[in-house]
Amino acid sequence: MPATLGTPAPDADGKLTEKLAGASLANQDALAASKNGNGNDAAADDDDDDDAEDGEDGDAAAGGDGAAKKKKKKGKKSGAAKKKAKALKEKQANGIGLTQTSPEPTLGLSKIWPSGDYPEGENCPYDEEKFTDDTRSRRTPEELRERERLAQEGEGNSFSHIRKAAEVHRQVRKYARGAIQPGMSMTEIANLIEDKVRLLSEHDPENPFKAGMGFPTGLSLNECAAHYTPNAGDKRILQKSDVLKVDIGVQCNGRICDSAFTLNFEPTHDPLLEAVKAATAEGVKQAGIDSILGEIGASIQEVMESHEYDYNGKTHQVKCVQNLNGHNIQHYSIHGDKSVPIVAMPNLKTRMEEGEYFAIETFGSTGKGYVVDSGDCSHYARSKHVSANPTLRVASARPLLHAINKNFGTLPFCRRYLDRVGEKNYLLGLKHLVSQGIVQDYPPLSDIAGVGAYTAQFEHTILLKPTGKEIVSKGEDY
Ligand code: HZT
Ligand code: MN
Ligand code: MN
Repeated sequence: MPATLGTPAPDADGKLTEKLAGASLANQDALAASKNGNGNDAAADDDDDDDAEDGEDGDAAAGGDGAAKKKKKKGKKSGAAKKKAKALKEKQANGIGLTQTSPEPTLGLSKIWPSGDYPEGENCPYDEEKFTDDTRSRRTPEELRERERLAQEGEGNSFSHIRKAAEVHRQVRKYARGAIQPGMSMTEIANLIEDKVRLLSEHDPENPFKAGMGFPTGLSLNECAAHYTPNAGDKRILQKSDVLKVDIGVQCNGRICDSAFTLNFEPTHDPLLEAVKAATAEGVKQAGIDSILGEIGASIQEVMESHEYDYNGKTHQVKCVQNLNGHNIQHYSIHGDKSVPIVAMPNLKTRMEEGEYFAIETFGSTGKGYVVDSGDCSHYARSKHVSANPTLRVASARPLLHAINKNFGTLPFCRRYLDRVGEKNYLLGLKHLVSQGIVQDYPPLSDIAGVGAYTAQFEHTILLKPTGKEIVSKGEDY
């Protein structure tokens, strides 16, 4: 958070809202229903949305027809991968408190994990070949254990916060995948996701930094790869032919889970989605302590481009969107100082480091593989270092900046979020804050090939713990 401006200091104790108290009744109904064989059988439920482990504490392609084919085999899981997925599912489904309602989740997660020990993501050993000599020399088992403890010292540093955010993400995306259908408006889709994030994360408007949305829900369509979410009055309706990127951010105590997937409703697009899913998996695999960022980009590009799709009777390679990338994530700050390219960058020798959080995201395109700003802006974030009381010539900018500091700090927000906290007629003031560099605008990013091009995205948040890499947002789905 900002050094100069109101850093949120959420207090540790979330109180139960009336809504949540009501939700526990819903849970009883659900439990009763499960006894009648009506779904939500706590033990047998195939959700990953159940409960826990224990924890630490402290703190197609392109719309053409024709059989889509690609060089790489289709996404059928190997025996080993199946076993791994099953183990993860079991790990993520062992609850101590109540059981989440289904198919619509209604319980705040602290009701399910009262101990605060939220389920871990997928843990992976590091590729020790990648370690520098210095790193290798510091990795005795005792030192690792000590550093894992030290890493979580101080409230805000406990891994429980990112794990709660990730579990909210898994439950909300499972619900969203079932609920989102062509014919719905983009506003309905945004609200169904965001209402669930706030409910499950136990967002308190009086204490907004404790938990809630980590950034505006990205709902970018087709040639648009990122940073579209509806503004008030948006009438756009989801079409069956659309390729929708659902990019959801959940924050708990400033730890942000940034994870995205792509939805299509026509199988023509399947090969594009498979390419991007595999490319992101490769990025996640190559990430680790001392991994070189430019080399990760090269590995991602190789996998992306090994996938093909058919269009107009011709075979094409899926392209990486060369000017989009992954990033590190800091406390209350969606992007830190490192970018993770998705194309080869031989001169980028910067390494990942122990303790860092990264969003590993890749974007594939059937267009040019290059995005530019396009359309009305919805996403904004206050800059990290701005003076507490800047001189502002536009009168409305001052109370607006106050509202931003109070509700979002440095977390990205969108116009709909300003509307819901009661701001009115803020556009001139907002534009002034942007012109002064106090607020950064993030306009929608679309492939320059324009209409007719499709883009897809998959994204995970990972944590480079001393003892291993945790893919915190890993689920049964991706
Ligand atoms: C900016 C504004 C937001 C960060 C990546 C991203 C969605 O493209 C360095 C590398 C939310 C996120 C971001 F409201 N961006 N991940 N998920 N968007 S980014 C970026 O601006 S900065 C990538
Ligand atoms: Mn994202
Ligand atoms: Mn991201």
